[in-house]
Amino acid sequence: ATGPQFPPTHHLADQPAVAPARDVDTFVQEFLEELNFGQGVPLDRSTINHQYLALASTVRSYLMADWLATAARRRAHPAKMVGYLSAEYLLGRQLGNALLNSDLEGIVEEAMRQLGIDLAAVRAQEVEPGLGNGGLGRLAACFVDSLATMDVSCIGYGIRYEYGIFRQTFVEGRQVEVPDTWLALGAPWEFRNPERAVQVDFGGSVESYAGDQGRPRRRWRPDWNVLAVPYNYMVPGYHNGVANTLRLWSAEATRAFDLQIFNHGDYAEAVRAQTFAENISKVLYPEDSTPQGKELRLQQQYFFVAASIGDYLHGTLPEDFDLARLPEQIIFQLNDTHPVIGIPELMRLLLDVHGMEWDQAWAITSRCFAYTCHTLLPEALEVWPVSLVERLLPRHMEIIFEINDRFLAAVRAQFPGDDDRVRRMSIIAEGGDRGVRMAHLATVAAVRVNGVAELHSQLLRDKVLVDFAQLWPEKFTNVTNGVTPRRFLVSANPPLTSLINDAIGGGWITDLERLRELEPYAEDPVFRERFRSAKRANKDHLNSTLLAAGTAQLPADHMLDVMVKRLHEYKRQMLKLLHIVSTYEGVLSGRVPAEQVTPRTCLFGAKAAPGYATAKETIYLINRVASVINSDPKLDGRLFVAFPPNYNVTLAQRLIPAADLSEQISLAGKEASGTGNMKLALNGALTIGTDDGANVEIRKLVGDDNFFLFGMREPEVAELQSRGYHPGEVYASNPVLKSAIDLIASGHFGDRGASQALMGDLVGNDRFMALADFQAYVDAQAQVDAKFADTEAWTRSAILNVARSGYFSSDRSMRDYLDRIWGAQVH
Ligand code: BZD
Repeated sequence: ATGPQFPPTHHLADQPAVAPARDVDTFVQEFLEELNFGQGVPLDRSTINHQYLALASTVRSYLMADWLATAARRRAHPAKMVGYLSAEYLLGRQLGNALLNSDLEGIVEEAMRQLGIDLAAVRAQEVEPGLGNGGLGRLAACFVDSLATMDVSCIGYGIRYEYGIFRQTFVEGRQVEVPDTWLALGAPWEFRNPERAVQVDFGGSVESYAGDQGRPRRRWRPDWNVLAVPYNYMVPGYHNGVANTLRLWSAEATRAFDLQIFNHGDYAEAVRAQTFAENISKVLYPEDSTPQGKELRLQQQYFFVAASIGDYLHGTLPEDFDLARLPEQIIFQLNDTHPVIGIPELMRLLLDVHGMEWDQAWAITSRCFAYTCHTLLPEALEVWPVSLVERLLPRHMEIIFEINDRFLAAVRAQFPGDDDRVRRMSIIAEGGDRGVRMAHLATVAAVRVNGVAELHSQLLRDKVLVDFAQLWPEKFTNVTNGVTPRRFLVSANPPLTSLINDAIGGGWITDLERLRELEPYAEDPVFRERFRSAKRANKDHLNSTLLAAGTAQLPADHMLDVMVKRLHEYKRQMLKLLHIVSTYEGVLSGRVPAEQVTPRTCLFGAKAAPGYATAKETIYLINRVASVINSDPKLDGRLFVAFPPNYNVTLAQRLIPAADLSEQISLAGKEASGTGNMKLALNGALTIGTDDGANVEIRKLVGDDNFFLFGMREPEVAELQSRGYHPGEVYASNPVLKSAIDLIASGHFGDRGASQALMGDLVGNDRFMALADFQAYVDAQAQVDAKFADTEAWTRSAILNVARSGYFSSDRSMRDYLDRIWGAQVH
């Protein structure tokens, strides 16, 4: 129950960081030194991997100079800091981002050319750190990018998983997960800092003792522990000389633990203990909803949060710091409920280690955290069994009970006699299996609670957390998500970037609202032609990637219609598939002449959680449909389905710039925000979407004429739900829909048994009302086809999508967090 012990620092004169020279000759020299003396190979015997590692190390030393300078500047002028706590960071490749942000692209291109090295091949060698599942993890990566670009003092804390999100392969159409060995060929972007390791305790019991002046106090007697070893990653700002820190924790066995066992002479047992400790940061849980309640996951959460808070309190703050002033120095932003165990952890440190009384400890703790919720699905809210928390973190469980007792007393005082309300709001879910509702704990302790898009925040206030919003209306706020334009426009889409730069200059890269200046160009036929040629270049580029991966090629004249996101019933990949099958069925049955079908390639990218059977069956069906449709000559090459495996950040950067149509078709009220929707609009894809998540804001900004809206609104969904939804009736009454479902169920796409089971569930249950929105979707797709036929009109709308998407920069999101949350003075 202690913080880390630091060896005394030698007080050397604060030296300015030595900035490396920024010219090609010097760079060539530095690179060769890295290759020869870092990698131990001469150029003529080096592999691509040697070259990649040497290049990364060379570039890293440039970032390091910025990192040292940033840290020195922050020490000299201390300001309130953001501690972003996230179990996931879906970073994407580092090399391209480092080159872009540190403005080294030109130098490196020339240096590699002089050395005869294929820079594209070297870049392709990098395995992205996939330390996240999807939107939530990628959002964290965008946020730290923006904070560095805005020169906000921030440290991102997380877990250095040895295995990130699995690599998806398809074997006969079925998803097969392969371990992600992202560290295997070297990890040139990180540096391990063992001196700042933090011990993290688990288990044991709690005892009473007499404290100062005989005051009764409690203390934790843990019975095992692990060492959290930090690995630092630098987060460079864009062209500003700033580099912030991302600190990811890796679990190792503590020496004390080892020694104890070695002294017993049991070597094998000691090694086993080491493995046990290392397990904690071994693998990212691949479920992006429906938390499994696994003990190891709670261990991971406490592990990284305890290490992070310990690191900040006992490693970053000056030793004599007055903790009463903690809220002036730090705000911990909780990325969903995964780090919420940090709340009782800070209470424990203040009470048990620093000897504070409850009221003072709570006054501090309740000003140090803010909570972001990323979901509306009740099954996605984390609830940990009380018995598990008691066993793993007994002192934290006591503290949670006390927080709850005091909180419920306040609720009773405000709403006398309203026992139902008390039960609903309790942090502890009563009943057979008592559970700790992490979202309630977060809401009780946080200065602010935010949703991630307007609609989502409103539904949080009105539904999911309505009792809390009645008690503390001022706590609730919205911050609409955003994405970093550096990675998702400048890096991903060079043709469009230079087109924009030619038109309006480069100021938009850090001030994305300036894309508005493009609006008049939508009326310029020459600009429109250039815009189309940029899209074509992106499609060609994508094709070369797909070719290398052995995936089908995209015909140049096809509309590229993309649906890329995790596979989930609420996102309704099935709805899109039904439209594809109904188009095909129309041609098969002669209802629609093939020549009337708009040439389209429908592209899916999606991983399914390994234990999510329906999602995996859906992937299997999409692949079967693809193989039948792609080879059926009756379609005259007008409809293709592509499903490249292993959609990840790297593939997203290739795919999104090439897209014409963006599919955002979740059941209204289920997608908290979406961020792929923003990336696609920013790259000039038109959206076909429901009134859900950030689609609502995208449509408002780009305008109804440049967005294909369809389907039930959230209130209509709620109304249908309460009236009673009968998908079987929709099926029976819509002949086009029925024919498509029947074609699938007939086994036309193979595996009749699997097809029937999936269609049976759809017609019988359809939890996310795909059938209810089917006709509206088909009608909207007809509008898409009509517009696509008018090339100039389509291009005009695409340009306006780019020009009006400036709001969706994560720089703006960070401004909003600063204004609405991190600067907040409450209580
Ligand atoms: O967060 C997503 C939401 O579904 C999106 O609507 C939203 O845009 C993004 C960012 O706010 N949520 C997730 O990605 N959630 C997870 O990945 C996740 C991971 C582990 C456990 C639970 C959820």
